[in-house]
Amino acid sequence: MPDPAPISVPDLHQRVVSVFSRCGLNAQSANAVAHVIVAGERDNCKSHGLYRIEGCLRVLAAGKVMPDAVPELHDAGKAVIEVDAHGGFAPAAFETGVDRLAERAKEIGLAALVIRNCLHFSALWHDVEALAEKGLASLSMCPSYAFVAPAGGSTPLLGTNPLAFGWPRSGTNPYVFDFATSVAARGEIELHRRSGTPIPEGWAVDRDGTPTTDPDAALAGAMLPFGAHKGSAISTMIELLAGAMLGEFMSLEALEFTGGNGLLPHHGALVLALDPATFSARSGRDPVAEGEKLLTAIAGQGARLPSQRRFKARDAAMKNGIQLTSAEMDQLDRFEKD
Ligand code: NDP
Ligand code: PYC
Repeated sequence: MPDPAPISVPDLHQRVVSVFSRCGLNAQSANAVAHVIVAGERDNCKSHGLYRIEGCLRVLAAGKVMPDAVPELHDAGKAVIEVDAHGGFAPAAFETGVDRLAERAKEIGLAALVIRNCLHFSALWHDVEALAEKGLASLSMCPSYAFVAPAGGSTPLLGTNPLAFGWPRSGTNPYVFDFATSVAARGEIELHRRSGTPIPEGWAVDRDGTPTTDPDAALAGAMLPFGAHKGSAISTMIELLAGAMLGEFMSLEALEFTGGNGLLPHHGALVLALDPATFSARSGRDPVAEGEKLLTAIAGQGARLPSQRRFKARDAAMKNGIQLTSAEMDQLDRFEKD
């Protein structure tokens, strides 16, 4: 079957909003969820694009997320700002807190946004890109489900725990990286299972701790942290900072909470925003210009900066629309009707 005509980003956004509105999401949440899903598809980050709709619908059907939750901002005027998602989807909670976070970081140099009690399924680069657009450096992190064995172990205990960093640049896209602290995101393994293709070696072990390239065996066994003990330690840091420190679930508790039956995880999230101008004020140097020297030198060696592929995919999608497959379009039609 030939591919359907490309769909524009605003049209796809409207269609995804309509899927979630039909499921009872309020306008704020339907728009925020559609925003991150369509952004994933637009930037060719398929593991957190349209593919995630199915998971969101499963978690809605299971009653494990509050569709009509209205996030609540708590701001005591200090460095830590909190948003209680009240059991709803994380993107609406982030949107509720991001402007206040940025204002506070600019006022006092650094600030943190704590998101509580949310259903989290998205990529984190949205968070740090939004802050870089406001001239801020930032880090975003959260636990997920305990699918990953610590380096040297073979039993899942850590999450795939993503970490994203954003740095503002002038006149061009920000420097952004965003990755799972497992070798690959779980969504990547699920996409391999769906397409019936083996996963690369080194991503996972089976239930017996034996290395495997079979996606089913990997999903039933344990994923591995990237960079052996180094990724394992970064992942542990995320459990501590974005789980234990916030008094929210760590990945093992998140898994126990839903039973790990194919549903998306419920936990908290932490976003740190730093104002480069405040940090450098006494130096008399321009931090963005200084950073630029490094970034241009990296690119000057022919090395690609993280997110370059994504920004290129975005430019193409904004110009030509998003090319979905017939199967993806059919699935979208079904989601809108069922
Ligand atoms: P990838 O390994 O695909 O990419 C990680 C980062 O590295 C990206 O910023 C990417 O940029 C960059 N990159 C990739 N290849 C190169 C290269 N050759 N040179 C320079 N930079 C490169 O990501 P993961 O599979 O680890 O994670 C995918 C997504 O999954 C993330 O967005 C993450 O937030 C999300 N996730 C979410 C979880 C959650 O609980 N909510 C849990 C785990 C993951 P580019 O995009 O341009 O290729
Ligand atoms: O891809 O590992 C993942 C993931 C977990 C929760 C959302 N994405």
